[in-house]
Amino acid sequence: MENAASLITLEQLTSLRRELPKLARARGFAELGVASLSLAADAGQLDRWLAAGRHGEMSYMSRHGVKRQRPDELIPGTLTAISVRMDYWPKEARDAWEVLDDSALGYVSRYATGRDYHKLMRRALQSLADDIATRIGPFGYRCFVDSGPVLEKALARNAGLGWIGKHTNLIARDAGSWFFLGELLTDLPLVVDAPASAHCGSCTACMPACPTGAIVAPYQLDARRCISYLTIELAGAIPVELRRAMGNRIYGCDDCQLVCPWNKFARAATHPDFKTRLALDSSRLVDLFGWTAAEFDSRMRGSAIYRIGYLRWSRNIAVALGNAAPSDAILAALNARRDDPSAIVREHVEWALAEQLQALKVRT
Ligand code: B12
Ligand code: SF4
Repeated sequence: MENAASLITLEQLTSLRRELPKLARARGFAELGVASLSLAADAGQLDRWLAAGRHGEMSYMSRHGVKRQRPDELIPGTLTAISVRMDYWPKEARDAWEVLDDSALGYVSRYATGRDYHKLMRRALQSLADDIATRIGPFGYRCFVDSGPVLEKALARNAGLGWIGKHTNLIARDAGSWFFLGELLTDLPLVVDAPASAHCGSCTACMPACPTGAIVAPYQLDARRCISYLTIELAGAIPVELRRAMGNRIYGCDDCQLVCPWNKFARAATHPDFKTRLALDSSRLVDLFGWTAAEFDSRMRGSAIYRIGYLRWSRNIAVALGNAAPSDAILAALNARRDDPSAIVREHVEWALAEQLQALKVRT
Protein backbone atom coordinates (compact mmCIF):
# COMPACT_ATOMS: atom_id res chain seq x y z
CA MET A 1 0.00 0.00 0.00
CA GLU A 2 1.47 3.33 -1.03
CA ASN A 3 1.45 5.58 2.01
CA ALA A 4 -0.29 8.79 1.06
CA ALA A 5 -1.73 9.53 4.46
CA SER A 6 1.23 11.73 5.43
CA LEU A 7 -0.01 14.38 2.99
CA ILE A 8 -3.39 14.65 4.70
CA THR A 9 -3.99 17.35 7.29
CA LEU A 10 -5.22 16.67 10.81
CA GLU A 11 -8.25 18.81 10.14
CA GLN A 12 -9.17 16.71 7.09
CA LEU A 13 -8.78 13.50 9.10
CA THR A 14 -10.90 14.77 11.99
CA SER A 15 -13.67 15.90 9.71
CA LEU A 16 -13.56 12.63 7.75
CA ARG A 17 -13.69 10.61 10.96
CA ARG A 18 -16.84 12.46 12.01
CA GLU A 19 -18.49 11.92 8.64
CA LEU A 20 -17.63 8.23 8.16
CA PRO A 21 -20.73 6.64 9.81
CA LYS A 22 -23.00 8.85 7.71
CA LEU A 23 -21.10 8.01 4.50
CA ALA A 24 -21.45 4.30 5.31
CA ARG A 25 -25.18 4.55 6.00
CA ALA A 26 -25.70 6.32 2.69
CA ARG A 27 -24.34 3.14 1.04
CA GLY A 28 -26.62 0.71 2.85
CA PHE A 29 -24.31 -0.20 5.73
CA ALA A 30 -26.08 -0.28 9.07
CA GLU A 31 -23.01 0.60 11.12
CA LEU A 32 -19.37 1.61 10.78
CA GLY A 33 -16.54 1.62 13.27
CA VAL A 34 -12.79 2.11 13.13
CA ALA A 35 -10.62 -0.67 14.52
CA SER A 36 -7.16 -0.85 15.92
CA LEU A 37 -5.09 -3.76 14.64
CA SER A 38 -4.43 -5.35 18.06
CA LEU A 39 -5.34 -8.98 17.54
CA ALA A 40 -2.83 -10.75 19.79
CA ALA A 41 -5.39 -12.80 21.77
CA ASP A 42 -7.32 -13.71 18.61
CA ALA A 43 -4.09 -14.75 16.93
CA GLY A 44 -3.42 -17.25 19.73
CA GLN A 45 -6.95 -18.69 19.42
CA LEU A 46 -6.64 -18.95 15.67
CA ASP A 47 -3.32 -20.81 16.01
CA ARG A 48 -4.85 -23.28 18.48
CA TRP A 49 -7.90 -23.77 16.25
CA LEU A 50 -5.71 -24.52 13.24
CA ALA A 51 -3.38 -26.78 15.24
CA ALA A 52 -6.39 -28.82 16.37
CA GLY A 53 -7.43 -29.23 12.72
CA ARG A 54 -10.80 -27.59 13.38
CA HIS A 55 -10.74 -25.89 9.98
CA GLY A 56 -11.10 -29.29 8.30
CA GLU A 57 -10.55 -29.01 4.54
CA MET A 58 -10.59 -25.18 4.51
CA SER A 59 -6.90 -25.03 3.65
CA TYR A 60 -7.21 -21.32 2.83
CA MET A 61 -7.52 -20.72 6.59
CA SER A 62 -3.91 -21.79 7.18
CA ARG A 63 -2.41 -20.66 3.89
CA HIS A 64 -1.32 -17.12 4.74
CA GLY A 65 0.66 -17.74 7.93
CA VAL A 66 0.61 -14.81 10.31
CA LYS A 67 -0.82 -12.41 7.73
CA ARG A 68 -4.40 -13.23 8.86
CA GLN A 69 -3.48 -12.06 12.34
CA ARG A 70 -1.47 -9.04 11.24
CA PRO A 71 -3.24 -6.83 8.72
CA ASP A 72 -0.12 -4.62 8.51
CA GLU A 73 1.87 -7.58 7.17
CA LEU A 74 -0.91 -8.58 4.79
CA ILE A 75 -1.02 -5.02 3.40
CA PRO A 76 2.11 -3.17 4.49
CA GLY A 77 1.36 0.35 5.65
CA THR A 78 -2.04 -0.54 7.16
CA LEU A 79 -2.77 1.50 10.28
CA THR A 80 -6.49 1.09 10.84
CA ALA A 81 -9.46 -0.97 9.64
CA ILE A 82 -12.75 0.68 8.77
CA SER A 83 -15.22 -2.05 9.62
CA VAL A 84 -18.83 -2.15 8.42
CA ARG A 85 -21.91 -4.26 8.96
CA MET A 86 -24.82 -4.92 6.57
CA ASP A 87 -28.03 -6.54 7.81
CA TYR A 88 -29.37 -9.43 5.73
CA TRP A 89 -32.39 -10.88 7.58
CA PRO A 90 -35.16 -11.35 4.96
CA LYS A 91 -38.26 -10.42 6.96
CA GLU A 92 -40.67 -11.70 4.29
CA ALA A 93 -39.15 -15.21 4.44
CA ARG A 94 -41.27 -17.98 5.93
CA ASP A 95 -40.73 -18.57 9.63
CA ALA A 96 -37.45 -20.46 10.05
CA TRP A 97 -38.76 -22.90 12.70
CA GLU A 98 -41.81 -23.78 10.61
CA VAL A 99 -39.52 -24.80 7.77
CA LEU A 100 -37.12 -26.68 10.03
CA ASP A 101 -40.08 -28.57 11.47
CA ASP A 102 -41.41 -29.67 8.07
CA SER A 103 -39.15 -32.44 6.81
CA ALA A 104 -40.60 -32.26 3.28
CA LEU A 105 -39.09 -28.76 2.89
CA GLY A 106 -35.47 -27.71 2.46
CA TYR A 107 -34.04 -25.16 4.89
CA VAL A 108 -31.72 -22.59 3.29
CA SER A 109 -29.78 -20.39 5.65
CA ARG A 110 -31.42 -16.96 5.76
CA TYR A 111 -28.31 -15.22 4.48
CA ALA A 112 -28.64 -17.03 1.17
CA THR A 113 -32.33 -16.92 0.16
CA GLY A 114 -31.68 -13.71 -1.82
CA ARG A 115 -28.76 -12.57 -3.98
CA ASP A 116 -25.07 -13.06 -3.20
CA TYR A 117 -23.73 -10.41 -0.82
CA HIS A 118 -20.09 -10.40 -1.82
CA LYS A 119 -20.25 -8.18 -4.92
CA LEU A 120 -22.88 -5.90 -3.49
CA MET A 121 -20.86 -5.21 -0.33
CA ARG A 122 -17.59 -4.84 -2.21
CA ARG A 123 -19.18 -2.28 -4.52
CA ALA A 124 -20.53 -0.36 -1.53
CA LEU A 125 -17.09 -0.45 0.17
CA GLN A 126 -15.40 0.69 -3.05
CA SER A 127 -17.84 3.57 -3.31
CA LEU A 128 -17.07 4.50 0.31
CA ALA A 129 -13.33 4.45 -0.47
CA ASP A 130 -13.86 6.61 -3.58
CA ASP A 131 -15.84 9.11 -1.51
CA ILE A 132 -13.07 9.23 1.11
CA ALA A 133 -10.51 9.87 -1.64
CA THR A 134 -12.52 12.77 -3.07
CA ARG A 135 -12.57 14.34 0.38
CA ILE A 136 -8.94 13.88 1.44
CA GLY A 137 -7.08 12.91 -1.72
CA PRO A 138 -5.49 9.57 -2.56
CA PHE A 139 -4.94 7.17 0.34
CA GLY A 140 -3.89 3.52 0.66
CA TYR A 141 -6.62 0.92 1.17
CA ARG A 142 -7.88 -2.57 0.29
CA CYS A 143 -11.50 -3.76 0.46
CA PHE A 144 -12.41 -7.12 1.97
CA VAL A 145 -15.72 -8.95 2.25
CA ASP A 146 -15.18 -12.54 3.29
CA SER A 147 -12.55 -12.45 0.57
CA GLY A 148 -9.13 -12.44 2.16
CA PRO A 149 -7.08 -13.60 5.11
CA VAL A 150 -8.59 -11.16 7.59
CA LEU A 151 -10.07 -11.81 11.04
CA GLU A 152 -13.24 -9.90 10.21
CA LYS A 153 -15.12 -10.57 13.44
CA ALA A 154 -12.18 -9.63 15.67
CA LEU A 155 -11.63 -6.39 13.72
CA ALA A 156 -15.36 -5.59 13.92
CA ARG A 157 -15.24 -6.18 17.68
CA ASN A 158 -12.24 -3.85 17.92
CA ALA A 159 -14.27 -1.31 15.93
CA GLY A 160 -17.03 -1.46 18.53
CA LEU A 161 -19.56 -3.18 16.25
CA GLY A 162 -20.25 -6.04 18.66
CA TRP A 163 -18.76 -8.96 20.55
CA ILE A 164 -17.94 -12.49 19.43
CA GLY A 165 -20.62 -14.67 21.03
CA LYS A 166 -20.24 -18.20 22.37
CA HIS A 167 -21.49 -19.45 18.98
CA THR A 168 -18.54 -17.49 17.47
CA ASN A 169 -20.65 -15.01 15.47
CA LEU A 170 -20.45 -11.28 16.08
CA ILE A 171 -23.43 -9.90 18.00
CA ALA A 172 -24.50 -6.27 18.35
CA ARG A 173 -26.56 -5.32 21.40
CA ASP A 174 -29.04 -3.37 19.30
CA ALA A 175 -29.03 -5.55 16.17
CA GLY A 176 -28.42 -9.22 17.01
CA SER A 177 -26.18 -11.13 14.60
CA TRP A 178 -27.98 -11.44 11.25
CA PHE A 179 -25.48 -9.32 9.36
CA PHE A 180 -22.40 -9.55 7.15
CA LEU A 181 -19.10 -7.87 7.81
CA GLY A 182 -16.64 -6.13 5.54
CA GLU A 183 -13.73 -3.76 5.94
CA LEU A 184 -11.29 -1.34 4.37
CA LEU A 185 -7.73 -1.80 5.57
CA THR A 186 -6.32 1.71 5.33
CA ASP A 187 -3.14 3.68 5.89
CA LEU A 188 -5.15 6.44 7.59
CA PRO A 189 -4.24 7.21 11.22
CA LEU A 190 -7.92 7.56 12.19
CA VAL A 191 -9.07 7.77 15.81
CA VAL A 192 -10.18 4.23 16.69
CA ASP A 193 -13.38 3.19 18.47
CA ALA A 194 -13.40 1.37 21.79
CA PRO A 195 -13.88 -2.41 21.39
CA ALA A 196 -17.39 -3.64 22.22
CA SER A 197 -17.88 -5.39 25.55
CA ALA A 198 -19.22 -8.97 25.68
CA HIS A 199 -22.79 -9.75 26.80
CA CYS A 200 -23.36 -13.50 26.59
CA GLY A 201 -23.19 -13.60 30.38
CA SER A 202 -24.26 -16.97 31.77
CA CYS A 203 -26.35 -17.85 28.67
CA THR A 204 -25.32 -20.98 26.77
CA ALA A 205 -28.46 -21.46 24.63
CA CYS A 206 -26.57 -21.83 21.35
CA MET A 207 -24.38 -24.70 22.49
CA PRO A 208 -26.95 -27.49 22.93
CA ALA A 209 -28.99 -26.01 20.05
CA CYS A 210 -26.31 -26.92 17.51
CA PRO A 211 -27.70 -30.06 15.83
CA THR A 212 -24.27 -31.63 15.35
CA GLY A 213 -22.56 -30.44 18.53
CA ALA A 214 -20.12 -28.21 16.65
CA ILE A 215 -19.82 -25.63 19.44
CA VAL A 216 -17.46 -27.77 21.45
CA ALA A 217 -16.84 -25.16 24.16
CA PRO A 218 -17.86 -21.53 24.57
CA TYR A 219 -16.33 -19.49 21.69
CA GLN A 220 -14.94 -22.63 20.06
CA LEU A 221 -16.41 -24.06 16.89
CA ASP A 222 -15.20 -27.30 15.39
CA ALA A 223 -15.97 -26.45 11.77
CA ARG A 224 -15.74 -30.13 10.80
CA ARG A 225 -19.04 -30.72 12.61
CA CYS A 226 -20.74 -27.46 11.61
CA ILE A 227 -23.60 -27.93 9.10
CA SER A 228 -22.53 -24.75 7.37
CA TYR A 229 -19.14 -26.36 6.67
CA LEU A 230 -20.64 -29.73 5.75
CA THR A 231 -23.12 -28.28 3.24
CA ILE A 232 -20.98 -25.47 1.78
CA GLU A 233 -17.25 -26.02 2.24
CA LEU A 234 -16.83 -29.79 2.27
CA ALA A 235 -16.26 -31.17 -1.22
CA GLY A 236 -16.59 -34.92 -0.66
CA ALA A 237 -18.91 -37.22 1.21
CA ILE A 238 -20.68 -35.95 4.32
CA PRO A 239 -19.63 -38.10 7.30
CA VAL A 240 -22.39 -40.70 7.77
CA GLU A 241 -22.55 -40.18 11.54
CA LEU A 242 -23.56 -36.51 11.05
CA ARG A 243 -26.15 -36.96 8.31
CA ARG A 244 -29.23 -37.61 10.45
CA ALA A 245 -28.54 -34.60 12.65
CA MET A 246 -28.52 -32.36 9.57
CA GLY A 247 -32.29 -32.80 9.23
CA ASN A 248 -33.55 -30.73 6.29
CA ARG A 249 -30.74 -28.12 6.31
CA ILE A 250 -29.54 -28.08 2.72
CA TYR A 251 -27.43 -24.92 2.63
CA GLY A 252 -25.81 -23.45 5.74
CA CYS A 253 -27.34 -23.52 9.19
CA ASP A 254 -28.86 -20.87 11.44
CA ASP A 255 -29.81 -22.78 14.59
CA CYS A 256 -27.23 -21.20 16.92
CA GLN A 257 -28.41 -17.75 15.91
CA LEU A 258 -32.12 -18.63 15.90
CA VAL A 259 -31.98 -19.46 19.61
CA CYS A 260 -29.80 -16.51 20.59
CA PRO A 261 -31.82 -14.10 22.75
CA TRP A 262 -30.01 -11.12 21.24
CA ASN A 263 -31.67 -11.74 17.90
CA LYS A 264 -34.92 -10.33 19.23
CA PHE A 265 -33.16 -7.04 18.51
CA ALA A 266 -32.22 -8.09 14.97
CA ARG A 267 -32.87 -5.68 12.12
CA ALA A 268 -34.40 -6.67 8.81
CA ALA A 269 -32.41 -6.24 5.60
CA THR A 270 -32.96 -2.96 3.84
CA HIS A 271 -31.23 -3.82 0.55
CA PRO A 272 -33.60 -5.31 -2.06
CA ASP A 273 -30.93 -7.88 -3.10
CA PHE A 274 -31.53 -9.74 0.16
CA LYS A 275 -35.20 -10.35 -0.62
CA THR A 276 -36.00 -14.04 -0.91
CA ARG A 277 -36.05 -15.34 -4.52
CA LEU A 278 -37.16 -18.58 -6.14
CA ALA A 279 -39.12 -19.52 -2.98
CA LEU A 280 -35.78 -20.60 -1.48
CA ASP A 281 -37.16 -19.95 2.00
CA SER A 282 -39.48 -22.97 1.86
CA SER A 283 -39.14 -25.13 -1.25
CA ARG A 284 -40.14 -28.76 -1.39
CA LEU A 285 -37.10 -31.06 -1.38
CA VAL A 286 -38.48 -33.24 -4.18
CA ASP A 287 -38.88 -30.17 -6.41
CA LEU A 288 -35.33 -28.97 -5.74
CA PHE A 289 -33.95 -32.47 -6.31
CA GLY A 290 -35.68 -32.58 -9.69
CA TRP A 291 -33.64 -29.64 -11.06
CA THR A 292 -31.17 -30.50 -13.83
CA ALA A 293 -27.61 -29.10 -13.75
CA ALA A 294 -28.64 -26.54 -16.39
CA GLU A 295 -31.62 -25.46 -14.29
CA PHE A 296 -29.36 -25.12 -11.24
CA ASP A 297 -26.97 -22.94 -13.26
CA SER A 298 -29.60 -20.64 -14.68
CA ARG A 299 -31.64 -20.28 -11.49
CA MET A 300 -28.80 -19.97 -8.99
CA ARG A 301 -26.57 -17.57 -10.92
CA GLY A 302 -26.26 -14.50 -8.71
CA SER A 303 -26.96 -16.46 -5.53
CA ALA A 304 -24.33 -17.47 -2.95
CA ILE A 305 -25.57 -21.03 -3.50
CA TYR A 306 -24.20 -20.98 -7.06
CA ARG A 307 -20.70 -21.17 -5.57
CA ILE A 308 -21.18 -24.70 -4.21
CA GLY A 309 -22.22 -26.10 -7.58
CA TYR A 310 -24.80 -28.67 -8.61
CA LEU A 311 -22.97 -31.66 -7.14
CA ARG A 312 -22.83 -30.43 -3.53
CA TRP A 313 -26.34 -29.01 -3.85
CA SER A 314 -27.64 -32.43 -4.96
CA ARG A 315 -25.62 -34.23 -2.26
CA ASN A 316 -27.11 -31.98 0.44
CA ILE A 317 -30.67 -32.44 -0.77
CA ALA A 318 -30.18 -36.21 -0.92
CA VAL A 319 -29.27 -36.20 2.78
CA ALA A 320 -32.35 -34.14 3.63
CA LEU A 321 -34.53 -36.53 1.60
CA GLY A 322 -33.08 -39.41 3.59
CA ASN A 323 -34.11 -37.60 6.77
CA ALA A 324 -37.62 -36.73 5.59
CA ALA A 325 -40.81 -38.51 6.64
CA PRO A 326 -41.14 -41.34 4.10
CA SER A 327 -43.35 -40.83 1.07
CA ASP A 328 -43.80 -42.24 -2.41
CA ALA A 329 -42.83 -38.90 -3.92
CA ILE A 330 -39.50 -38.97 -2.09
CA LEU A 331 -38.77 -42.57 -3.05
CA ALA A 332 -39.54 -41.70 -6.67
CA ALA A 333 -37.31 -38.61 -6.58
CA LEU A 334 -34.42 -40.61 -5.12
CA ASN A 335 -34.89 -43.55 -7.50
CA ALA A 336 -34.84 -41.15 -10.44
CA ARG A 337 -31.25 -40.20 -9.56
CA ARG A 338 -29.81 -43.58 -8.61
CA ASP A 339 -27.68 -43.51 -11.75
CA ASP A 340 -26.49 -39.94 -11.29
CA PRO A 341 -23.17 -39.33 -13.08
CA SER A 342 -21.57 -38.27 -9.79
CA ALA A 343 -20.38 -41.11 -7.54
CA ILE A 344 -20.80 -38.85 -4.51
CA VAL A 345 -24.42 -38.07 -5.36
CA ARG A 346 -25.09 -41.78 -6.04
CA GLU A 347 -23.68 -42.76 -2.65
CA HIS A 348 -25.83 -40.17 -0.83
CA VAL A 349 -28.90 -41.28 -2.81
CA GLU A 350 -28.30 -44.91 -1.74
CA TRP A 351 -27.92 -43.80 1.86
CA ALA A 352 -31.13 -41.77 1.64
CA LEU A 353 -33.06 -44.67 0.09
CA ALA A 354 -31.89 -46.95 2.88
CA GLU A 355 -33.02 -44.38 5.47
CA GLN A 356 -36.42 -44.05 3.79
CA LEU A 357 -36.91 -47.82 3.67
CA GLN A 358 -35.85 -48.13 7.29
CA ALA A 359 -38.36 -45.44 8.30
CA LEU A 360 -41.11 -47.18 6.31
CA LYS A 361 -40.33 -50.45 8.08
CA VAL A 362 -40.57 -48.78 11.47
CA ARG A 363 -43.89 -47.18 10.50
CA THR A 364 -45.57 -50.42 9.31
C1 B12 B 1 -14.06 -19.90 8.06
C2 B12 B 1 -15.42 -19.27 8.19
C3 B12 B 1 -16.50 -20.10 8.48
C4 B12 B 1 -16.32 -21.56 8.89
C5 B12 B 1 -15.79 -21.61 10.34
C6 B12 B 1 -16.56 -20.64 11.29
C7 B12 B 1 -15.72 -20.13 12.43
N1 B12 B 1 -16.34 -19.88 13.57
O1 B12 B 1 -14.53 -19.91 12.29
C8 B12 B 1 -17.74 -22.13 8.68
C9 B12 B 1 -17.85 -22.71 7.29
C10 B12 B 1 -18.18 -23.20 9.68
C11 B12 B 1 -18.58 -20.86 8.76
C12 B12 B 1 -19.91 -20.85 9.11
C13 B12 B 1 -20.68 -19.68 9.19
N2 B12 B 1 -20.32 -18.45 8.79
CO1 B12 B 1 -18.50 -17.99 8.28
N3 B12 B 1 -16.76 -17.32 7.96
C14 B12 B 1 -15.59 -17.88 8.00
C15 B12 B 1 -14.47 -16.85 7.76
C16 B12 B 1 -14.02 -16.98 6.29
C17 B12 B 1 -13.27 -16.95 8.70
C18 B12 B 1 -13.64 -17.08 10.21
C19 B12 B 1 -12.40 -17.28 11.05
O2 B12 B 1 -11.52 -16.45 11.04
N4 B12 B 1 -12.31 -18.38 11.79
C20 B12 B 1 -11.17 -18.68 12.62
C21 B12 B 1 -11.63 -19.14 14.00
C22 B12 B 1 -10.44 -19.41 14.91
O3 B12 B 1 -12.34 -18.04 14.54
P1 B12 B 1 -13.55 -18.21 15.53
O4 B12 B 1 -14.07 -19.58 15.53
O5 B12 B 1 -14.51 -17.10 15.21
O6 B12 B 1 -12.86 -17.96 16.94
C23 B12 B 1 -12.69 -16.65 17.43
C24 B12 B 1 -13.31 -16.48 18.82
O7 B12 B 1 -14.38 -17.36 19.05
C25 B12 B 1 -12.15 -16.63 19.76
N5 B12 B 1 -11.87 -17.95 20.28
C26 B12 B 1 -11.58 -19.09 19.61
N6 B12 B 1 -11.30 -20.07 20.44
C27 B12 B 1 -11.41 -19.56 21.71
C28 B12 B 1 -11.21 -20.16 22.94
C29 B12 B 1 -11.43 -19.41 24.09
C30 B12 B 1 -11.22 -20.06 25.41
C31 B12 B 1 -11.82 -18.05 24.00
C32 B12 B 1 -12.08 -17.23 25.21
C33 B12 B 1 -11.98 -17.45 22.73
C34 B12 B 1 -11.77 -18.22 21.61
O8 B12 B 1 -11.00 -16.21 19.00
C35 B12 B 1 -11.18 -16.45 17.63
C36 B12 B 1 -10.58 -15.33 16.81
O9 B12 B 1 -11.25 -14.10 17.05
C37 B12 B 1 -15.27 -15.51 8.01
C38 B12 B 1 -14.82 -14.34 7.14
C39 B12 B 1 -13.53 -13.76 7.67
N7 B12 B 1 -12.55 -13.59 6.80
O10 B12 B 1 -13.41 -13.48 8.84
C40 B12 B 1 -16.75 -15.90 7.73
C41 B12 B 1 -17.81 -15.29 8.64
C42 B12 B 1 -17.33 -15.44 10.05
N8 B12 B 1 -18.95 -16.18 8.45
C43 B12 B 1 -20.10 -15.58 8.53
C44 B12 B 1 -21.36 -16.24 8.53
C45 B12 B 1 -22.60 -15.38 8.30
C46 B12 B 1 -21.42 -17.62 8.77
C47 B12 B 1 -22.69 -18.45 9.07
C48 B12 B 1 -23.70 -17.75 9.96
C49 B12 B 1 -23.33 -18.88 7.73
C50 B12 B 1 -24.50 -19.83 7.86
N9 B12 B 1 -25.67 -19.37 8.25
O11 B12 B 1 -24.37 -21.00 7.58
C51 B12 B 1 -22.07 -19.71 9.76
C52 B12 B 1 -21.99 -19.54 11.30
C53 B12 B 1 -21.44 -20.74 11.99
C54 B12 B 1 -20.82 -20.37 13.34
N10 B12 B 1 -21.49 -20.66 14.44
O12 B12 B 1 -19.73 -19.80 13.34
C55 B12 B 1 -19.94 -14.07 8.76
C56 B12 B 1 -20.25 -13.78 10.24
C57 B12 B 1 -21.02 -12.48 10.49
C58 B12 B 1 -21.25 -12.32 11.97
N11 B12 B 1 -22.36 -11.73 12.36
O13 B12 B 1 -20.45 -12.73 12.78
C59 B12 B 1 -18.41 -13.87 8.34
C60 B12 B 1 -17.70 -12.77 9.11
C61 B12 B 1 -18.44 -13.55 6.82
C62 B12 B 1 -18.82 -12.09 6.54
N12 B12 B 1 -17.95 -11.35 5.87
O14 B12 B 1 -19.85 -11.61 6.91
N13 B12 B 1 -17.82 -19.75 8.50
S1 SF4 C 1 -27.19 -17.96 22.49
FE1 SF4 C 1 -26.47 -17.10 24.46
S2 SF4 C 1 -24.33 -17.89 24.65
FE2 SF4 C 1 -24.93 -18.19 22.49
S3 SF4 C 1 -24.16 -16.36 21.44
FE3 SF4 C 1 -26.32 -15.91 22.04
S4 SF4 C 1 -26.16 -14.89 24.08
FE4 SF4 C 1 -24.15 -15.87 23.64
